[in-house]
Amino acid sequence: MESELIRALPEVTDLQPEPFLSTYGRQGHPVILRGMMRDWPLMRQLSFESLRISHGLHEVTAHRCVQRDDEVRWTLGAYLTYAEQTQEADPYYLTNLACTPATADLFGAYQTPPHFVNWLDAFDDPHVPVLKWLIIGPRNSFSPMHLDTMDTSAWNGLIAGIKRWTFRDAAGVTYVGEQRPGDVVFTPTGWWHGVENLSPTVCVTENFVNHTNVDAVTTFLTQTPLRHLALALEHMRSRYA
Ligand SMILES: O=C(O)CCC(=O)C(=O)O
Repeated sequence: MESELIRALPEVTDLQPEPFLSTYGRQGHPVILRGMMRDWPLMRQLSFESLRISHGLHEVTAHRCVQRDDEVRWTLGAYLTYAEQTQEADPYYLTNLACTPATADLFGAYQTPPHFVNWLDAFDDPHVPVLKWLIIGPRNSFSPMHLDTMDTSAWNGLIAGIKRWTFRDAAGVTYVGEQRPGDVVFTPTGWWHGVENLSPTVCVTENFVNHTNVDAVTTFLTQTPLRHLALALEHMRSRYA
């Protein structure tokens, strides 16, 4: 039987944007940026308690992780209480709260770290997808192994709880690591990854395009109805990359 190679996900502290870009960013390797958002106001604004107090009446839809067609539509307050308490093996997971004008107040002082500059922010066009989400889940909720949308890269900042990440590279090497509150995980373009919530979690995540992955994203987009976006990104590459 083939033995599986498992390594610890690399982790760094206090890595500034330039050194990040010239290492993990350009090489396209996943990494945990320990404590990167520890002091952000978001850590307080998006805690279970603050969300319940400030946005408890907002309506949300959550789906089970395995039996995905089983959905509930609850208030955020009711969902937060459920997420903190349930021990179900296949719990409801809230993964679809995108940052739109209608939900912007939920995102508090959300900001994109300078490590992950997002060229999509330059477009004021309703056809350009919004790729910023708030994700909330109980213990046992999970995202199965997947590749990210449109071949983008992503960052994921954890507000509360513990997530276990698994990445797999093209050679079949597996990387695993635990993300704790204040940590940011970088997922580069083209890396299969899955996430398991070891306790109730709240995180923010954003998929992005910039000079580190614009080739992959435009190649992907030219085969979709978003061809016009590929052309616009090509133009940005000629100016900024
Ligand atoms: O936190 C999660 O469950 C999912 C994060 C992730 O992999 C994604 O958004 O692509």
